[in-house]
Amino acid sequence: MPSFAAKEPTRSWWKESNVYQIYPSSFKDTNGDGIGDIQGIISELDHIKGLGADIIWICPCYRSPQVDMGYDISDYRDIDPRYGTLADIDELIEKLHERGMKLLMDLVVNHTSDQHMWFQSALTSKDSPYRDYYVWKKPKTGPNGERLPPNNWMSEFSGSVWEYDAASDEYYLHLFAVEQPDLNWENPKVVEEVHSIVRYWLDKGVDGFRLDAINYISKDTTYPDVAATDSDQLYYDGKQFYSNGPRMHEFLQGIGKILKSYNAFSVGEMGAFKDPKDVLDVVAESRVELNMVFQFEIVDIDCGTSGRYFPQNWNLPQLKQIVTKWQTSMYENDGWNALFLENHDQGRSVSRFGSDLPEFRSISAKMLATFLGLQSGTVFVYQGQELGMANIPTTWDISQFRDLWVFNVYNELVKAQDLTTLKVFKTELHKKGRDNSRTPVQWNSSDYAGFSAVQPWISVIDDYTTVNAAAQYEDPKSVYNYWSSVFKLRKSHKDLFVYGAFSLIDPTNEEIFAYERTYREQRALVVLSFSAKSVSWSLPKHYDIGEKSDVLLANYDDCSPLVSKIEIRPFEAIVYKLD
Ligand code: ISL
Ligand code: CA
Repeated sequence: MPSFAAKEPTRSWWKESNVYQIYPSSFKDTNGDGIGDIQGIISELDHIKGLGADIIWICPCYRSPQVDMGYDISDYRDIDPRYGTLADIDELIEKLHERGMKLLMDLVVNHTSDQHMWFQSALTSKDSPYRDYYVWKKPKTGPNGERLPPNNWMSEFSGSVWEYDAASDEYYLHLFAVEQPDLNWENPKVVEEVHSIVRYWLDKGVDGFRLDAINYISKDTTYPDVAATDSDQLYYDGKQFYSNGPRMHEFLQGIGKILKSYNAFSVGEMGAFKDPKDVLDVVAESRVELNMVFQFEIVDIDCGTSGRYFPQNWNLPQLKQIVTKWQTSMYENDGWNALFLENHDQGRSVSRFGSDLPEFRSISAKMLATFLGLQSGTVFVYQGQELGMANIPTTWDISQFRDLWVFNVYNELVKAQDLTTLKVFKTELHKKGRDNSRTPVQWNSSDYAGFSAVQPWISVIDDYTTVNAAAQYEDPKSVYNYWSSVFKLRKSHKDLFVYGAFSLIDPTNEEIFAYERTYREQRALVVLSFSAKSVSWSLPKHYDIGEKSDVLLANYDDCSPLVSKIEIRPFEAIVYKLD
């Protein structure tokens, strides 16, 4: 029998909301500079509202030199001129609130830009009041007297996490790009600054935050080396020493208290978390830290052990195991899931988990919408996902990519003349490179997909002539309209789909992913095919075949009733109501 949770989750507005993520550079350009802007967001609020999303999360639009697309902030209290002004944000907040919608800003406080006034001042002298806002360490000396970085940690974007400053003969820490120095949270002044930034935006009327790389804010302050395993390798992944560090909960509770006093929404990015217990320590209601966390187990499923630019085979039972682990552990322990298959750091889900072949693209995008959208948690849809936008075509040349991470790795491999790895890199880049999701949103079939009047900062994908929002509004069977049905179902069956329990059916089946949602006497069965072939599926025995079952949603026009053996078509999705 499916498991009925003894206690029901407490109810909250943020559990009942659907979130739409916006990458501002690629959403919509209104002033003809080829870069999306805040007025562009304002002009498309009906697109988002029409979809059924209640909240938008905007990736960083603060003042920034844009080395890492705004994740390098030089002024936390201002908007970058490429996106608009503070007045535009005020207008956006007002127009959202008029529609009963909310705004999340991206809080990037693990690091700043090297152009931030704090860091610029820190560079001038060891006596600067801002020197201790960052992490500085003396060089190490190698066996031949050479100067070495303080430890062997590897930066997320390749190379060492340490950058040498000749003027002071010290290194500073940067877990990400050289231009993104890490803030020193051990300094109480930094904590105060962050609190004041949080209050500044909440006082402006912002409704909450997505917290960037927030599991990295507390480091092992002894900065130990990672045990070396390969004499050729200089740097190693040091997450064991900087993810979920000793003071992380204390720091999160400091922010959590403020967020709670504003009844604000919070989702923390904690990519390295794999143990539900670690996530529960952040999201369980009693902790007053964050509402929910993005963990990366699903989006890492096809990433190799050496990182995303390496391949990894996976199968459906593995995916089921991951989904079930998070679904049940959060539900049963007062936690909550942040559900996503895409964001600005990931490949497009239809290309990775469905099929972007013309014959399967729309049907598999709808299957994935059903898969994700009816799980327990808060659903996040990333711009373009609601249209079934696909990855960058393999015909693109490397010069058309824009992500600094791509060029760091590419240049390194070219320099090392490592042609074998370079070939692997190119293949995987087309599956998982961050630029795949950063191409302009395809609004209509006019030039540049209606995104801009001029050539955008990153090329539009050619299929915009057929895959675009305008065409999808007209088509009742479009991916956009299907997503909207999924969101409607969450709202019309809130008890079941928001607050119901999850249980997996048929764990070992390699093609069919089936799960039940149950709430008291209400039950629904979600049947999904991840296969491009037809499959006949024998229902697990406990189903009382013949019982009356309505179909709540399906991605084909007609569908089979719930009989003991169902013929399931490629990427079919059917939601049966069982009670
Ligand atoms: O990508 C990861 C693992 O492969 C993560 O662990 C990574 O730390 C995480 O994705 C961090 O990303 C965030 O911070 C970065 C920025 O470039 C990304 O766009 C942002 O989402 C630095 O601010
Ligand atoms: Ca613009």
